Formats: sequence, structure tokens, C-alpha cells
Amino acid sequence: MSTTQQPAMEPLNGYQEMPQDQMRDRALAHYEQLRRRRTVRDYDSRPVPREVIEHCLLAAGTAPSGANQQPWHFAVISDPAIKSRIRAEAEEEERAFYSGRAPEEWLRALAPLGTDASKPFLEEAPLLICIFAQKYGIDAQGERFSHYYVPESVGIATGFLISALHDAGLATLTHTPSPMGFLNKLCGRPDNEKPVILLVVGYPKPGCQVPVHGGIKKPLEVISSWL
Ligand code: IYR
Repeated sequence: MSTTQQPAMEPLNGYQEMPQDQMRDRALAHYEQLRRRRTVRDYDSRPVPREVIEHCLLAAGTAPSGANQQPWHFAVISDPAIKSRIRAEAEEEERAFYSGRAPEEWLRALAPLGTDASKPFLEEAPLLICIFAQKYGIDAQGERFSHYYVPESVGIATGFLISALHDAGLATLTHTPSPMGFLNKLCGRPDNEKPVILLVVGYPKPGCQVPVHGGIKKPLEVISSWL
């Protein structure tokens, strides 16, 4: 298509306007549902249904992205052998992080969460979803082409995914071992992809505890302003 031609268009079929009462109810219900989400670090090992995960991934894939390039890939890991290799590699990085690499200020910021270098959830949780950002695309001829707004796009898709998993009754943890280049090899992903988040997915362990700090969210007047 040349840039002077108009692109193909179609009716906005999916959009639904609704009465204001319904808008209010739904906005409130959505908030009430999302605010139940907590980041979970203790997982039960029970497996989760594959079709639930597939629908959550499809939901993530509906996210808006720069030029609709959808510069993401989700590697879903259930193989215990791969999970234990990921745990071993991640814990090695985390030990370096917690015992010297992280500046004092960063460790102080993390203290209320009680995190440390031990990551048993990487083996205990039934699924790890490694989210890759495609820094650039590769066309059918093997040539590189630019991707636009990659971090923004992948961040939005990740938000959709976390929200969908939560809505389906699953708990998550956004884990970010750093550096995490080892995940390309373990997941068999190409060099144009960069792992950005390792999303831990499953059911919370019975009696699971979460840090109070994580549940304290900034009030509306702090996170927003009207002009
Ligand atoms: N990646 C480390 C450190 C860590 C960093 C942030 I920022 C957190 O919100 C939580 C943890 C770890 O996973 O322990």
C-alpha cells in the first residue's frame, strides 16, 4: 500500500455505549475486583488449566501497541526441569544483587516487602510466563525492521495479562531477575527479543501471607489531577 492511499476501514462493531448508571456500576465493580489483586510469593504446586492461560494470553494480545506491531512474545513454562534451571540462574543473579550489586537506597526501598535472594516460587508455581519484548522485527526475507514504543507496548500487554489472570482467579508475581539474558537460551528465543518480566502464575499456597506494604495504594488525589 502506498502512503497516499487510504487504508482499509471497517465499522466499530465491538464498541458498546451504556447508560450512566451501568457505567458507574461497572467502573466501581472493575475497581473493586482489581483492588483485590495482591502480588503473591508463595504458590501451591497445583497445575492451572491450559485453556484459561490461553484466553488470558489472547486478552494480553489485544493490547494497543506502536503501529499495531505487537512487539511481544509470551513463553509459557511448566516443565519442572526448565523451572529449576531458571531458579538456579535467577538466584545466582539475586545473590549478587542482594549482597553488593544493589545500592543501599534500593535495598531500603525493598525492605518493607521482605524480598531476598531465595526464589522457591520459581519451582513451586505451576507456570512461569516469560514476557519478551521484540526490540526490532524480522521480515519474511530475514531483514530487520524498526518496532516503535516497545517498552510502552509490552508494559500495556503485561498489564492486560495480569488483569486477565487475576480476573480468572489466578495469582501472579512480576519477577525481574537482573540481568535476565539467560532466559533467551532457556526459552529458545531469538536475539531480537529481550526478556523483560518473568510472570509467576498459580494458586496461592493455603494460608499465604502478603506484606502489608504492598496493599497500600496512593489515594486518588495524589495519583491524579484534573485541569
Ligand atoms: N529482582 C529482585 C529485587 C526486586 C526489585 C524490585 I524494584 C522489587 O519490587 C522486588 C524485588 C528480586 O526479585 O528479589
